[in-house]
Amino acid sequence: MTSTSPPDANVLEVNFDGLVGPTHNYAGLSVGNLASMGNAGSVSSPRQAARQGVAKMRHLHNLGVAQGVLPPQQRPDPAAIEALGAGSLVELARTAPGLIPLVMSASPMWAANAATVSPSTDTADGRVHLTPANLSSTPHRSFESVQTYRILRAMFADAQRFCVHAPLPLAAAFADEGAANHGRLARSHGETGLHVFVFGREGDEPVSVGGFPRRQTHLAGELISASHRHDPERVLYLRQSAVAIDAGAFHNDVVSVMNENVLFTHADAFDDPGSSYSQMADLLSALGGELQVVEVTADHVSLSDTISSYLFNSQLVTLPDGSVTLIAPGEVGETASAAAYLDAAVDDPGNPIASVHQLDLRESMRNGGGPACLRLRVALSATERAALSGRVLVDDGLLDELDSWIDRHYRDELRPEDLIDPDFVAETLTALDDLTSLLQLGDLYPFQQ
Ligand code: SUG
Repeated sequence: MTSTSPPDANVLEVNFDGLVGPTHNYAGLSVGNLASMGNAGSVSSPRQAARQGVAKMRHLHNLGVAQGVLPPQQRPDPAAIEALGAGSLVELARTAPGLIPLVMSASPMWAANAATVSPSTDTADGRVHLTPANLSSTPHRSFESVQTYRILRAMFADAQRFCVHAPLPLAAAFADEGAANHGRLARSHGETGLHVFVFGREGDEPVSVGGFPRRQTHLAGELISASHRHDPERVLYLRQSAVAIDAGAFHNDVVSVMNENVLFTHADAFDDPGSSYSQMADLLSALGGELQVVEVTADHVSLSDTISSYLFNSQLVTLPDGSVTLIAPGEVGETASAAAYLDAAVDDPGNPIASVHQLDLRESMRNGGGPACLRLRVALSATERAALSGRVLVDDGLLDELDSWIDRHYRDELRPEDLIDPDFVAETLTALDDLTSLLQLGDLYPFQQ
């Protein structure tokens, strides 16, 4: 076995939450995502969505958890409009009105899909590596990586400490959904960890065989792992269960979540659960750790309740006192089986989940995005945190400023037809212009170039 780094007490896992953009709407764009499919055409509230997101950041910050913010992207997306053969949003509305939602989606809010991240403890060159996800499986999300790449390079600009890779090519063989299908296990955030890439298909297998799309390929994980310069002995590739995908678990983070040495998972998350757990346990034990699997079977919470409650799309977080808490969506409290499971879990001294915080994220949830979807985890040492560009680590002042920025610029209600309203488009650009000075990240957006 190769050597492992000593624990670094200064390392904190920072949750970078995607700030919900002003165009948050329900367009039914994601096949296989039951909430997105079911809420198509509903009236959204961008203001409430963004306020709920900031309230989540504030909640984590108040719990003493390191919290960051990832800016939204420019919408309408000029590069997407051009790629679709139009010169402007107005022209696209004439030539292909059905494609308007694709260039207006606020989907970059689900930061777990922004990138795959490897902390510096796990890479051969001692830098933090990030690869923006190409999101090639859904047409509207396939445009995201261009701006994600630009935003991540602005935030993680220090090339001595950070390496931001280009996204994988946009082709079915390389389909990559970022951290939503990637987990890391370690004794603690500051120690060397192992990387678990969870895939729905091989690169040369069909995207779906009658059921919902398998969004992530094995090949994508292999290419990212190699470019992040992982030790191959500390990498696992596990197949998602087709049953889970076809029940609506379009990402593995809808059915399982990892934190340090704990895997909290539905029994139907992995194709071969027994072998998946034992491979994870073996690799973690080679790093001196002991895997704790908290498995929930369908007898306790069915797959259908799992998907409607988003029980596993929670953030499993280690608090400063060392205890583990679950940041769950409010929907768990409305799903009897999930609520009963969590009550029993908190009372069970053998279960690492010591407390549960239920947060109202209803606007995001109605598009299939729970607490875990909204955040990108980046374990960073104190020096790396200090090397971040801009004002992207939150404090009370920044949270207050974000709330008032939302109140100044966001609409309380948005209907599908508003997406092409020129006043609305102008409002979104003014909002983003104002945000760039607030976050001090320079001219981030295409309209500012
Ligand atoms: O990719 N929904 C997103 C939800 C992403 C959730 N992320 C994680 N599980 N990590 C998706 O399906 C819906 C947009 C719409 O229909 O308007 C959407 O893109």
